[in-house]
Amino acid sequence: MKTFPKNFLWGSATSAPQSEGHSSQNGKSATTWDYWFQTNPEKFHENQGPENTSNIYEMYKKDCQRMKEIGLNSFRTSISWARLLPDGKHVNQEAVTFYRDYFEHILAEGVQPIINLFHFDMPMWLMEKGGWESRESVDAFAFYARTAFELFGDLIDQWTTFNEPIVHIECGYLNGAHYPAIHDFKKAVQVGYHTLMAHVYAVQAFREVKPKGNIGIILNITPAYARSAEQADQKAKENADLLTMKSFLDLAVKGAIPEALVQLIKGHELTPETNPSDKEVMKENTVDFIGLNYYQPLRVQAPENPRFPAQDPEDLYAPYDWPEKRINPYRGWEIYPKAIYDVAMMMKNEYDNFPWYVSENGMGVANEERFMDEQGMIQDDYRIDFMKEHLDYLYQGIQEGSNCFGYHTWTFIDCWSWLNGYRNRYGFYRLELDNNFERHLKKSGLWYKEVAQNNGY
Ligand code: BGP
Repeated sequence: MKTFPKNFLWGSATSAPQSEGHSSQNGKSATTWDYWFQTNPEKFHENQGPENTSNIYEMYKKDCQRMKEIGLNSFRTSISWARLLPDGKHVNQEAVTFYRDYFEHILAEGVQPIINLFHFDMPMWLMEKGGWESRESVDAFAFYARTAFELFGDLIDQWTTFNEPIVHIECGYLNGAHYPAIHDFKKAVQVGYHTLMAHVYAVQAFREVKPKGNIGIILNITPAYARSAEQADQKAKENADLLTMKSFLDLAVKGAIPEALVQLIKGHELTPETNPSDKEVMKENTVDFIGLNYYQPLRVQAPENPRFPAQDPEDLYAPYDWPEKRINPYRGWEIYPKAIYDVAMMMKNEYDNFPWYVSENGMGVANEERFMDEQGMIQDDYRIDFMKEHLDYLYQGIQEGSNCFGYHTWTFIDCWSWLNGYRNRYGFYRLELDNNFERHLKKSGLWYKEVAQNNGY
């Protein structure tokens, strides 16, 4: 029996745009996702857009009971910025009523909510002014954050600012998977910097409004492993870690952007515009905890013909195809559970054993109806194995002293996934798209319930 620490969080995560539905209703304004689907629906898997998603907007009361049913003691979702402040300035009362009631129902089931503020859902009114490219976004986000803390701070004690900020930077400004889908390394760095500052100013607002709560940030961790011990490959690993991990992690925990990253960016003429007072505000506004989403590692090698100055991160670290990799064929992501142990040790040794939790881990599988038994239950043993393997390594890290306080899966009920629509399913509950969004428990939900109840397995 592997028993986890007392009060360990067993839960799941989702986000507002992926689960609420009612995307153009109840006073919500458009986000970049609504706009992109309207203008380029063909980009989305089977034309599945953001409008309906899992309809938690109407079904949350029953869904909160479902959380309890599978033993979750905690749950993360986000608030939709465009729903709460449709024009960025004025509060939508209908949104306040919805979120308050939703959060009250989560609490009534004895589940601890962790509420996030931004999960890739940039309001269109702000995108029209440049989105994260513009410094205005920092103030706009800080205002939104303050408003949310004031409106819901009496109910919610655990908050996070951003989910996976590296993703909207990479996908929006380097690889085309998020709107505005442009390729411009310099803009990507500026967007990254404004996101860092938006985070920091939100933390500052939090300390003023809610001195007793906890605030953190959710980062996607893709620990870099180099092809070899050769110096050039090791340099590639160092660059990858600086850009994809330490950028936000150091800022959030240590209150500063690593000097090596500042120099790397400067050397490639990518330095963003900053304000003189920024450094001070960073230093004063570190977080209380970190959430780390772990899905896959990053295998790197020295780039063969890097351009100078770099036009793309691949000029700083090139992808390496590790011959021994194990792949989730549906998502194309490497499965490498041991990285969770390495991350646990990194948090212990390089971040002074800072409190952290696994804020997402999971396995997306296509056409899961293949695995439905006669009673209509999906027999997703592959998902149980995936979680077990990761938990084994997490347990080892905790045994060796890493300060990890929870494990959240992605996700609770199958949800909409950006350009992939409903292709890959991750949930403990299956969502029936053509049957009024009915939810059906999968085998993994039953397994997780036992784990949560026993605080181990
Ligand atoms: C994380 C995101 C989630 C979710 C998950 C699964 O990076 O925080 O929003 O989507 O990945 O990935 P995907 O949906 O792309 O398969």
